[in-house]
Amino acid sequence: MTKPVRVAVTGAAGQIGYSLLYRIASGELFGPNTPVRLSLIELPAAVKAAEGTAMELEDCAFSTLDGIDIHDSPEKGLEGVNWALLVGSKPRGPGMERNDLIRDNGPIFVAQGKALSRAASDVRIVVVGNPCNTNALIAQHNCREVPATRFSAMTMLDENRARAQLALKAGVNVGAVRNLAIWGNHSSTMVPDFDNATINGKPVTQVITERKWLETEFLAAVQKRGAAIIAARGKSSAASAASACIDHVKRFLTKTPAGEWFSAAIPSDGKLYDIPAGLIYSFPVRSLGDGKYEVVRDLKLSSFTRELIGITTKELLAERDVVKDLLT
Ligand code: NAX
Repeated sequence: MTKPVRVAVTGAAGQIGYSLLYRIASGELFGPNTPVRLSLIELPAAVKAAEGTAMELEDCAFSTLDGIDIHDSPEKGLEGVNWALLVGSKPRGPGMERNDLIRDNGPIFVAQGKALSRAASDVRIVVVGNPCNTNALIAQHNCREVPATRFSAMTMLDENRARAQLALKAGVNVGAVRNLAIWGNHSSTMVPDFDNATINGKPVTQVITERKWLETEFLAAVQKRGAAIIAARGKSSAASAASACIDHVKRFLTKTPAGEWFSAAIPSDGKLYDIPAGLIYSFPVRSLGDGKYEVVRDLKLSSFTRELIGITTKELLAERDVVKDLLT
C-alpha cells in the first residue's frame, strides 16, 4: 500500500478551497494510485462550513481519498503534512489600501510559518492567499526549519491567463502557447514576458506581429484580469485559481521537458537577473522532478520588459519594508 500524501489546505471553506479540494481528493493531482489524506484548516467560525465540504468530499466516494481531518488552528492542521497549500487569508475590504491588506494578513502567515516546523520533513509550501509573494516571505522567515527553496507563491494563474489571451488573439489552441513566464509580484505590476514565449514553437512576436497590442492591450488584459472577473461575476476568481494551484503543484512534481519553463514565485538568490536576494519573486522555473528546481538562466529581456521588471521589483521591496518587523 502506498503511504498517503498528506495535504493541508487553509481557507478550506472558501471559494478556492471548494474547487481545489475535489481535484486533490479525486486523484487528479497525485495520480490514481496515491491515496491522499486531507487536512482542512479554517477559522473557528468557518469550521462548520468546512465540515459541509468534508461531507461532500466523502459523498464523492473517491477511492484515492484516505481521510479528512478538520482543524481550526495551523499547529494541529499542519502537523505531519507533505504539502501545505496556504489559500486562506483576509480579503481586501472596501477602501482598504494594499499596504493595509499586507499588514492585516501578515500575522496569519507568521503563525502558519511557525506551525510549519511541525510539518513532515519533506514539506513543500504553496501560498495562494494574497498578497501571496509577501505572505510567502513572512511564512518562510518564520520557519527556519524548512529550507527556503520549499516555499513558493502562485503566479500560475497569471501565466494561464496570459497564455489564454495570446491563444485567443492568434486563433490557436491554448496548448500551442508555451514558455510564458510571469516576472515579479502577483499584483497588477506582474510582467508577462511575451518576448520569450512561443506559439507552435515560433516566437510570439513572429505570430502576433502587432507589438503595440502586446505592449498595451495584452499587458493590461493580463494585469487587470482579476478585477475584470470581479466586475463580471461579483466574486473573485475561484475555479481558475484552484486549477492554477493544481497546475503549480503538478509542474513542480514533474520534470520539466527540455527547453520549457513555467512561472512560480520562489526565493531569489540575488544572483540572477539583478533581482534582490530573498524576495519571493516570480521567475521562469524548471522542475528537475526530484523536488528540486532551477531558474532558467540567460533569457534575453527586451528593454520594455526590463523596465516593467524594475517596477514590480520596487513594489516587492516596498512590501517587504511594510512587514519588516514580521521577518525574523
Ligand atoms: P474566500 O474569502 O472565499 O475564502 C477564504 C477562506 O479563508 C475563508 O473561508 C476564511 O474563513 C479562511 N481564512 C481566513 N483566514 C484564515 C486563517 N488564518 N486560517 C485558515 N483559514 C482562514 O476567498 P477565496 O476566493 O477562496 O480566495 C482565497 C485567497 O486567494 C484570497 O486571499 C485571494 O485574494 C487569493 N487569490 C489568489 C490568487 C493568486 O493567483 N495567487 C488568485 C485568486 C485569489 O484572488
